[in-house]
Amino acid sequence: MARKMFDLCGRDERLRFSPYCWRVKFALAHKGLDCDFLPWKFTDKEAIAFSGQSKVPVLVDGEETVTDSYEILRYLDRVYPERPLLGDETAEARARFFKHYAERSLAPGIVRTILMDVFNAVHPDDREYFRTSREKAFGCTLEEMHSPEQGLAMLDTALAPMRGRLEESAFLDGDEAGAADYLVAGVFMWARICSTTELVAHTDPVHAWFERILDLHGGVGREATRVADIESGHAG
Ligand SMILES: N[C@@H](CCC(=O)N[C@@H](CS)C(=O)NCC(=O)O)C(=O)O
Repeated sequence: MARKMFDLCGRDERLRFSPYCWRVKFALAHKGLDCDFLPWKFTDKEAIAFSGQSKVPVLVDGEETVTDSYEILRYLDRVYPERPLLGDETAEARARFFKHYAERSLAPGIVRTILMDVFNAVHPDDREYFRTSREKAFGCTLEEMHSPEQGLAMLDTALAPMRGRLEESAFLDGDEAGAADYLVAGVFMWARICSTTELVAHTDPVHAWFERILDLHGGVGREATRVADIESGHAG
């Protein structure tokens, strides 16, 4: 296949939990584009050195190599304009807000809630790298950072604007999902795959939204293998 994406995997190759890779997976599915999702570990730096940087997702589309989830969404709209993700210039500028909202408002609460579950999902070869690099970034140990009670409280506060929007429409982007939804859904997929912790109550409009996201594009989100599937022996 001409199109491939390097995709973070965990201790089982079927565990694909990167929030950034999920943005691109939803975006490709939205456009109906096939892709081979190649398993990649944090320590497989050489495999993606050709991309000139050290993180996934890395999309290789024929002759083109594109990195950074947001830049990949822009690339897909440029090269495959049907079923736009981001829309016109103004819409694209607004979508950037959702990228930052997911990374700076939602991820901090989620990471405190699921960090030890993420650590449990990481490939054994990556454990030491993950611990060292994350502890350096957090300025404390993984165990100190992991604080579900605090994390859920942070997330609850951060979700207020999203609830407001989802009381108005089925998706952040309106009647149909678009880039805003996928940019945010990535962090929820990260939690769904690694952890069984319920991030929001079932009565929360965010819960209903994520259920709709999971069912999109043939259920690409719902069908993704979770740590819980592997531990219960129910992985497909
Ligand atoms: N800004 C990048 C961030 C990508 C990123 O941080 N990816 C993580 C996986 S979730 C990664 O590859 N980390 C490599 C490392 O920590 O060495 C994007 O949006 O794609």
